[in-house]
Amino acid sequence: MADVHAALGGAGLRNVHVREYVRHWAELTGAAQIEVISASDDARLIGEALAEGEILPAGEGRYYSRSYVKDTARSEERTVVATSNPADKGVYNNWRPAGEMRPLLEERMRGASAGKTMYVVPYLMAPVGSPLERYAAGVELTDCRTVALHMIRMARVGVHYIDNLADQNSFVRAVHVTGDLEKLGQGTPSDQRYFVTIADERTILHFGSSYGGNALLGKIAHGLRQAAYDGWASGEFLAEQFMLIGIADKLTGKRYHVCGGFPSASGKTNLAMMLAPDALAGRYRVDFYGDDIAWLRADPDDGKIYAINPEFGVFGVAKDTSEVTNPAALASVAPGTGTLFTNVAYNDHTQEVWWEGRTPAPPADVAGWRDWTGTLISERPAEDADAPWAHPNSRFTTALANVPNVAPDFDDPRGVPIDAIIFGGRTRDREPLIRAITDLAEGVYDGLTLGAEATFAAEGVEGLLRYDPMSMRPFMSYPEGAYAAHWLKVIGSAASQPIFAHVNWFRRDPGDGHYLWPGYRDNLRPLLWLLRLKEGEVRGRQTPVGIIPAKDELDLDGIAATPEELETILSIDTPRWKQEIKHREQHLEQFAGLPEEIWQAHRRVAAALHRAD
Ligand code: OXD
Ligand code: MN
Repeated sequence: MADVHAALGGAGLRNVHVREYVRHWAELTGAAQIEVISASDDARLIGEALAEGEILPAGEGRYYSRSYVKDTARSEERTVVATSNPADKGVYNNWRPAGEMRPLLEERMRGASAGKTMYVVPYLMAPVGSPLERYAAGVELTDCRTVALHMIRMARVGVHYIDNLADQNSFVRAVHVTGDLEKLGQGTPSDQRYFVTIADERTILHFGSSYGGNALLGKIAHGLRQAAYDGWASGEFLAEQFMLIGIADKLTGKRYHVCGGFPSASGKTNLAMMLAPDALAGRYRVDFYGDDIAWLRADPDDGKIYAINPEFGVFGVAKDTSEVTNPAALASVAPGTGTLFTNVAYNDHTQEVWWEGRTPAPPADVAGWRDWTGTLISERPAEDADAPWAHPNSRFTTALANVPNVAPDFDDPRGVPIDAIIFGGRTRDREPLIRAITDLAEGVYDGLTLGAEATFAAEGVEGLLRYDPMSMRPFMSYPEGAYAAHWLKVIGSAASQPIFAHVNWFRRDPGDGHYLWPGYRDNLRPLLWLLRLKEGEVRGRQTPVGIIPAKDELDLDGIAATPEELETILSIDTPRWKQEIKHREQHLEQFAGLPEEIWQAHRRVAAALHRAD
């Protein structure tokens, strides 16, 4: 049995509430040792993990790990939000009573860390001194060293973050127990895993995985689910799965900030790390703040909405990251950055890593290359010859400070004032490149009806979206009607409100299906138009679903699109929109207590489309 008090005392951890919490879980999980972690322990932990073979060297100052083959992604079915109040049940939050979930998790975790070290990881999900700091402190307990290494990259980690709390008891209790991964029945009817946020007790209990958001509890479980609940319960802020960027106009000296949500596979990370296209780089600079989470609050001093990225690092999808799609991401994982790669392909001889899309074709000489499961490429059975080398959800984990265009003020506790909030789907035919929305309720309505097209016929009806409100569907922690009302309240309380917009980089030619917009760096162009619209420098063209750029208002210097292609991406397809409105109605009807302002926004858009005939 671990000597908890000696370990915590030795690390200078005095907070008595933390001590009691660690003692409770050390006893329950049966951990053999306790070790308190600060970011300064990174080099030692890396050395130990290399010595134990938990990670492998991937060139100078970079590392590689493989997860268990059945443990490669978040599991939405096994994720639960629990509270003591049945009224907290929503459509997407998979609500269960706290009184039922806590014993279930305790039963699974009891004795499950026997013989292992329990790492105590005190962390902060905010820049130090942020007005939201009291919602940001947490202590993750994990029995997996690689998880501790990830936490050091993804959050601010150290004893001093939780030892000086104004309210010593105000920290999120985040317990991670890996379990015996080979015996958990992942994806079967007897699946043993549970990923539970007991939101009204600010307690996170995750059992049965050591991968990503299942195990790094600061990120999704605290940074999104718990924080969204806290933001609602306190009435103070919103926690959203949003990227956050700055756009600096070097000519006028003005700086703008844009945040927004995109369902998976809609290009959020690439947009967050975008560099200005060559033709515009003389005048504009894009600064990176965050690729995945933003917390938003109204500042009483100047009446603006401010956003922070609560994270300290990037846990990015490796697939398709290349010099063309995201050069900043590649630079952020360069030698010497301390990057951890997970589940990409690895070369035993050269310590190189590779993933699909990194280069147009895989390395020609397969000597030494192993796929993400550890199988030598040269020895893969014939039926697997075409299988990807890297897992589609393989990742790189690197600190924000490694991103070459990270904003100089990314650590500013106040955050940055938000000029625009964008939502982006993936739609082949209906959505224009950008449509601006100036009304708050219509903006929130647009976020609530965000979605991505079902990619396979089996997943849905052709043209029907898989709705993903505000890109928060897997992270919703309280009911959607209340969520919409909270949005109206927080953004509505700002004297100077951001403009909203819906963007779509994925419009296709109706004939041959090619993408009509080059995307990537050129996505800066519609955003510049949006900011000019907000400044009153352009007027655009009003349509039933928002304001679209007039053709001569987009800065297209250096763009190869034909006039016909531009015509299509700057138009809306009214019959398809009318179909969509019917689907939206059904989608919104699921949400009890949806504010009347949202229904009015829906009816206004529907009526305007009707008149457009
Ligand atoms: C996610 C992530 O799962 O950011 O959304 O890792
Ligand atoms: Mn995410």
